[in-house]
Amino acid sequence: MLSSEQISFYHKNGYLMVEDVVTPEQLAKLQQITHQLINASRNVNSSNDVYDLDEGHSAENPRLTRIKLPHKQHPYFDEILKHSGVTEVLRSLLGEDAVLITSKLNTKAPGGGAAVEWHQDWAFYPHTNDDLLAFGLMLEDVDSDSGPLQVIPGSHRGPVLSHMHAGRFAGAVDPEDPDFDVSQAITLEGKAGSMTVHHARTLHGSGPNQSDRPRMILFYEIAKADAWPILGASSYIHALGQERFWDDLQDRLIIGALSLEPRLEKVPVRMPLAPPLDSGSIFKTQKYGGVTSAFDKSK
Ligand SMILES: O=C(O)CCC(=O)C(=O)O
Repeated sequence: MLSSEQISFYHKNGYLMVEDVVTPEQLAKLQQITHQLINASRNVNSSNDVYDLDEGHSAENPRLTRIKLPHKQHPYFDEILKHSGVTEVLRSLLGEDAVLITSKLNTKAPGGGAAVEWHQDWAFYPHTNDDLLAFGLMLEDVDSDSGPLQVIPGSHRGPVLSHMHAGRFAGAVDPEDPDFDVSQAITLEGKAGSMTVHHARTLHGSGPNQSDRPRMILFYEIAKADAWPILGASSYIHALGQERFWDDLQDRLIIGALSLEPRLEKVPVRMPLAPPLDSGSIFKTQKYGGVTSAFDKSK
């Protein structure tokens, strides 16, 4: 349960940091399952439906950017979303009736794990209204060296920026875009068990992991049930077909009830088209999209 100050802070700034969202026991279990999944990636030699591999991945030295859809890889990731402190934060910020859009566990390998260039989640999956947010549950301590999430406060109330490059959706803003002011960025560091929240329109990104520890953040991206997707740039739900979409939607209900009456609000939308060259993950969309890095100081 959040205080009214925390709720107002989120609505004003488009982000929030919440400490100790899960118990030490829940955290330990999440860490243990994550390590098992990383261990199982030793047998994998190219990115697939579960793993997004980083450069240099090998059986001896697993290097992942991401475990995809963790709520489908182990039921405990679903359980934490639906029955823990995470659920209470959700209730405070979105009220009843909320569905999961997607989940991902960004594992940024030690010693250089890939940056996530600045973007707005909203550009990937515009909806009929913007009651959408993302949680980032830290599974290890996150500090300035390990590629923490950075956000631009208040940007959720600004425009949706172009995420295009060379005529295709590339999943990142141009660092030279006049509506992008990196000097306003703030960094969200925290202890394992803490959780960041950002609004779907908030500009955010993160640098490479320069520490010798993995930077593991479990992201849940969530919509109010009456916010319906218009299109998704790399969203698995759009590839399911109607029958499987309907089954999956019922599994993705977190709290309250589904809504079959989309709420239409006047929100800025840019369609994520032409589609990305590689939609396997944001890391691949940005890399093969040819975007200019805001984090690579050598350029
Ligand atoms: O892992 C991060 O630092 C950011 C992740 C993110 O924004 C995304 O995957 O859309």
